[in-house]
Amino acid sequence: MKTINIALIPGDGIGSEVVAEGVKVLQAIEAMDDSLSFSFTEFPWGCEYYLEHGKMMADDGIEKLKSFDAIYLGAVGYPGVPDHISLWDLLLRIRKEFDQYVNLRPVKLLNQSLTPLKSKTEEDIDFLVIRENSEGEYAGAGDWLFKGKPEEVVLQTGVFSRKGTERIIRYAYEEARRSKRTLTSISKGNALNYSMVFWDEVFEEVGKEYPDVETYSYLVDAASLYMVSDPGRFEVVVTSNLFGDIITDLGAGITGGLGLATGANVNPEKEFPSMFEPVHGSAPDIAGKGVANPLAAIWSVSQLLDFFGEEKWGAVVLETIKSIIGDTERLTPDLKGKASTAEVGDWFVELLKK
Ligand code: GGG
Repeated sequence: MKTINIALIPGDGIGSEVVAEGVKVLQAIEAMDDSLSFSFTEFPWGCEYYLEHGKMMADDGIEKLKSFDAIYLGAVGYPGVPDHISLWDLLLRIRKEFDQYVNLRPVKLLNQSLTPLKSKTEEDIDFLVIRENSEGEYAGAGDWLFKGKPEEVVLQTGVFSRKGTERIIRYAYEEARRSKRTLTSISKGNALNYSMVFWDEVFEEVGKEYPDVETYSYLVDAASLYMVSDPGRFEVVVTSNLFGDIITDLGAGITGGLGLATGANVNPEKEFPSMFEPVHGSAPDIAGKGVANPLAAIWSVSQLLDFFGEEKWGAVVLETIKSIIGDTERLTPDLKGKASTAEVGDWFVELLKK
């Protein structure tokens, strides 16, 4: 029997509502598969915890999480706590402490009716963004000088180490080779004359080891245009932390919205737990109403299953998402349905059993 020990951090706003549905799906799989089980331990960390304790997670939080195979996170951020504090002290902290340097964000059109790009099909929009997840523009390096004075200056430094840049680019080449797909690097070497020139050089250098992989290199502005006008150009994409964050929201926009975007924060060496999360935030405007779309969080469950070698179940979960999307009755209001979050989860489990 294989047991996957999962730390649950539902977090803020709709986080707890959508994570509950993902757990429902994992429990249903456990009931159908004698060789697989999941254990769940929930941690109450997030903005409410911050307002009570002055910190987003317990002092020994990282130590506690170390003993788990995986972390399943809902959302972070809520009015009353500055966004940069909630993000840095929980989500970004976990990514850094556990060296989850790969962020896998599939951009996949699950149903033709969902895209605002009416001429595009499911074949046209199907690519994987591999986002550098440990440094770059999100390194947290900078300074705030002469605060409040006329000479005030703020610095936010992008940090691109050779180790960090090479390993993400190598990971992307390996993935392109494994999946026999093209690899596109997205950067901005014409304007960011240190970091992105370096990025482009490393992309070329590492590429010499992968002569079998067909490559493209786009500036991020041009890539954003192509993602809307001609998304079929992209298969595997590698990019920096900030660009990856932005273009995957664009990806969500062309595939049906943030209710259908997932991300896996992976430490490929499995030295530390990896973390699985919907891309969306805590959505305070709909929190507590029971209408949040749980499908992104359920897709995260599919990524978790893939990561632990349960690709068969990962594929079943993804196919079930596709089949539920075909039925508007069974969707939440963001996808033009009338169902509640929990109803979607219940129907999902019924479909899964078929
Ligand atoms: N689902 C996790 C969450 O709340 N994400 C919000 C966010 O702003 N994420 C930024 C990032 O992925 O770097």
